[in-house]
Amino acid sequence: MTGISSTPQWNALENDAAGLAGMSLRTLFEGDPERFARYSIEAAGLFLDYAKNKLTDEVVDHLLALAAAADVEGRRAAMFAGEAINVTEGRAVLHVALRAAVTDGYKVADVDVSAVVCAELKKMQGFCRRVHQGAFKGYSGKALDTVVNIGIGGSDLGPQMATVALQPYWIDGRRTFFVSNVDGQHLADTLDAVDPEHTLFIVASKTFTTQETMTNATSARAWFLKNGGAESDIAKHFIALSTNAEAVAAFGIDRDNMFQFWDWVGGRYSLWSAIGLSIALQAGFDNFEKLLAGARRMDDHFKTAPLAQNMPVMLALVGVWNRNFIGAAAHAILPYDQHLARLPAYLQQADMESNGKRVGADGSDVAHATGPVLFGEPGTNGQHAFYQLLHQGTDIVSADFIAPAISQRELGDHHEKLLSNFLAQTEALMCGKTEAEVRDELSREGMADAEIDALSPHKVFPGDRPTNSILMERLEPETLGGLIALYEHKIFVEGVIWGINSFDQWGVELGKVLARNILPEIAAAGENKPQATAHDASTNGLINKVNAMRGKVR
Ligand code: G6Q
Repeated sequence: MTGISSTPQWNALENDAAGLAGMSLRTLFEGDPERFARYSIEAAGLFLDYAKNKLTDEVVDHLLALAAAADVEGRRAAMFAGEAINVTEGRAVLHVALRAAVTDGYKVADVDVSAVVCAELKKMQGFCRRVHQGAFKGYSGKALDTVVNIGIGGSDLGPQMATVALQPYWIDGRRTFFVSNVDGQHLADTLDAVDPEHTLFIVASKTFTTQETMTNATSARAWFLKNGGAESDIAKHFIALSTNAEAVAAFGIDRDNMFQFWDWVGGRYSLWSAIGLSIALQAGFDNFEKLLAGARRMDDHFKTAPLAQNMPVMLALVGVWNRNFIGAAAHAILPYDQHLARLPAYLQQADMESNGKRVGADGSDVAHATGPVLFGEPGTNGQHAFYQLLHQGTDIVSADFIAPAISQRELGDHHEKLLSNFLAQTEALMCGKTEAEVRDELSREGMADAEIDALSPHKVFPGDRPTNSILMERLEPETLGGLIALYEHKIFVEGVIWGINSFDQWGVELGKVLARNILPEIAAAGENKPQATAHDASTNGLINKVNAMRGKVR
């Protein structure tokens, strides 16, 4: 499918974009009072308004034709059927099975996976109960009220994002920390804040070989042994979430304390699996189940709704439109809810690791742009930081604005203020402010003509900045599950249209290999190392500089 950009459907969209070049979104709204009703979808507790994108019915028809040309429905069926759609790793992609009903009967290579998923969920539930009731005790007989989740990438970002998002549901007296970076300060700072007698370490790693995670887990174990725990106490304080039983056993973790998942669960799609144990321990297993249920509602919608009324499909098609035909190379994720503070980081991985590819699934170079650069911050903070570029920069940046209508912690008129900003920003990005409006405003303020001439170009907003708005009544476990699943399926559909494999991540390998080569060349503090010569002049020079600085340490 790498040839999608040579299809007539693509060509029709190029013509549409050229035809709309002189047409503003304001004009499109003025001529079409039904725009909001037509370009909005409700599903799984979420409401999507995509009317503030430069779309017409013709464009939407052509986008749907593009989806048909890329066989979105066929690929969707293949994913749900457990086919090995991750072709470069020969794996099925079945995170939907993790949140399915047992009766859904998802299969991988003819094996019904529902039973194993169900058994693992039961095991997680039982473990949560024992920890919450204080029956799973630490070495000194005390209850474990603190969790340190050690993992990185998919084994960190998802559970961390969801745990933060569900803060109103946290169980009283419980704390959870996430340690990911191999920078020892991350672990050391965390260990300063916890008490070994009360702490449960969760080593979350699909492969159980990841350098950062194994280094942190090894140092955490050493800290535990130095601070009161004995070797025989490890089983009471260290558990593992992994697919690699041998490596878990080799680390010294009891098989009973290992929660498993499977190779058909991609790392960045794994928060629904045992990798979500930290969420369940902090926010309660019942809320973890509600998170799964919310995602399942979105799965059902994605599976069954006609493409034109299908929220993930339309969000993806709008994404393709903005990326490939409007020229937006960056996309902002702007949640107007402080508890969604980690959503941009989470989606950065989900989207950029999935769709940041330049070769199609068939191995040939793609002839079109693929995934955009994602970034974001919660509103209103972002408004006081980078929105300047969104409004007046030289590049078009598309954006998703996300907000709950009711805050989990309504406080005075804070939420009304937050929502008014949420709504005003998309209005401002869409409408902009013309030179005539600026001049009129300045003149009414009594400004002299010469000053108006000088200032007005700086105060013009071009508008026509495309945005989506995603609303929910409240940020609850179910709506959070639906929201995450919405993005998972959006990313999938975009990948299908771009003809790439959204489920591998070879691009993270090269740096890892080179780091392994360089590691022996880095001096320990106070050590003298021979001059580095094996690399390019810059890398050699930097190694020598680093070693000179580290060599001075006494
Ligand atoms: C996600 C990636 C990657 C992975 C981490 C951690 O899709 O595969 O981010 O999650 O590299 O891997 P482990 O869980 O194996 O430690």
